[in-house]
Amino acid sequence: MAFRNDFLWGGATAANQIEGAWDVDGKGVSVSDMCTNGSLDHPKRITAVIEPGTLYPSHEAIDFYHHYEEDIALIAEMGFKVFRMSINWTRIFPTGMEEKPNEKGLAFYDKVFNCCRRHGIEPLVTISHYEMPYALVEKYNGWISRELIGLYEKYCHVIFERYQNKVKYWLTFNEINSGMLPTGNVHSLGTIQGFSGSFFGVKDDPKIRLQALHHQFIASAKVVKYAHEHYPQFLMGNMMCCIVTYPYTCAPADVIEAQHYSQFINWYCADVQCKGEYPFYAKRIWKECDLSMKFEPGDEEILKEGKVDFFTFSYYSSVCVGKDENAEQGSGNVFGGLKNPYLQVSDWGWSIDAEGLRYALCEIYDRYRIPVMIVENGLGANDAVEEDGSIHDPYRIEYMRKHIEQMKLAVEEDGVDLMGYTPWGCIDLVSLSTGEMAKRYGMIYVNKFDDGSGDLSRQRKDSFYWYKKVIETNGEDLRE
Ligand code: BGP
Repeated sequence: MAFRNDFLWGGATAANQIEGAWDVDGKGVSVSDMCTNGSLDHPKRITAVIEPGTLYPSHEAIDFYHHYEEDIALIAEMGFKVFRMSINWTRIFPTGMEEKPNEKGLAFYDKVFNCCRRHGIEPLVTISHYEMPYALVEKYNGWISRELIGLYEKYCHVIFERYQNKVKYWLTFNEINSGMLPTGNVHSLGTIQGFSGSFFGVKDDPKIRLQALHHQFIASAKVVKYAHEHYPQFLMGNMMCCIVTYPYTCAPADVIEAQHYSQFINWYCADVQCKGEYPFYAKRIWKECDLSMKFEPGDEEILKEGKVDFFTFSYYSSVCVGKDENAEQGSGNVFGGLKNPYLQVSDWGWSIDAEGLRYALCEIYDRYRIPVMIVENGLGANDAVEEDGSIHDPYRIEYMRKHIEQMKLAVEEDGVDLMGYTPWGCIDLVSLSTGEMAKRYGMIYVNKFDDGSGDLSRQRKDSFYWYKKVIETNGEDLRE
């Protein structure tokens, strides 16, 4: 068999994209709760105050808050070994600044974890997945303030203590390298004090972003160290969006450009969290951003002491970079780059590149030599419900099959130590980049639409039955 016997098959979600119940049981307002719906043509907006009459998709999302038992039963039916989910920081500390946690928020995750355990499912918990308290944006302009380090630590100490017997796998920050891009200002860094406007139009200053990111690195390292000291049974992971970068041509200038881009977008963050220090080319990056990075005494030691135990990443797409000014731009709104003539794209313009996953796995394992896990991957697509209620999604099955085939090659032929696979949005959920429901990733369909309508009922798609068989056979049977 290609995959380990204890391979962690499962699926991935995030609190802000599934839970809803945005103001229930003492929950505070998160940065995602300030984001409106949108589409590929009409970018979602972030508003500095809640606008009456505007649709904010996280407010109800798919109402996992009240459907978690049904949803966990469904993923258990698929045979999930692991369920990647996140804790909504604002359920535990509504503004991030309270002295005492909100007991009702803590109790909710007790119920969710107990339910997972009853079904023999291991939770994999992202501590911060694009849902920081909005009060911290208003008061501190997000992670540019070092105050957030202590507030994040306080939050982590509470959830570690509370769930120590229920959760073993933790990820400190979702896609921490999103802070390398202007869109990272919104959900990840919260450096948008007072800003209202398009998700893609945020006021951007790379100096602020990279300094704020340094504070996230320190926070991550501190809680990893704390976990190692107090809860030796925990396994602490990083999480980054792996953007496989190809040179557009074999012209040496394109090759160097691709190398630089990959250093910038991928390895800068991964090195800090896995090697415990900034890479040698960080100084070049700071110079390019005109940044004089502020370190406080002790920061370097903290980074060294807080290296993660395993490497996790999302993988959706690859990009091409190069100097040819006439080359066609890729249409994917978050990944950018030049159009790769060898690849098809999804309905949302994201290039589909299964072989890029094998490439990513080998690159990552070669660099860091710690167990690796793919914690997001998948195809966002329009699904149609037939009259008899069935949902045929062969495109999703094909996408997943091709990616799993490449995972197999990376394990069997190349020797990568791959721990598991949790495809994104195993149940339909709100899209991050566009704020819509129409971009569906799930193997479970949710009757919920972009105008907020829908009875929230759940249905199994064809991919549900296919993935169940994949899990049953530990990835051996990939036939449709
Ligand atoms: C990742 C995020 C997820 C998720 C996914 C798919 O970047 O970690 O939160 O949403 O991308 O992106 P989208 O929802 O924009 O299709």
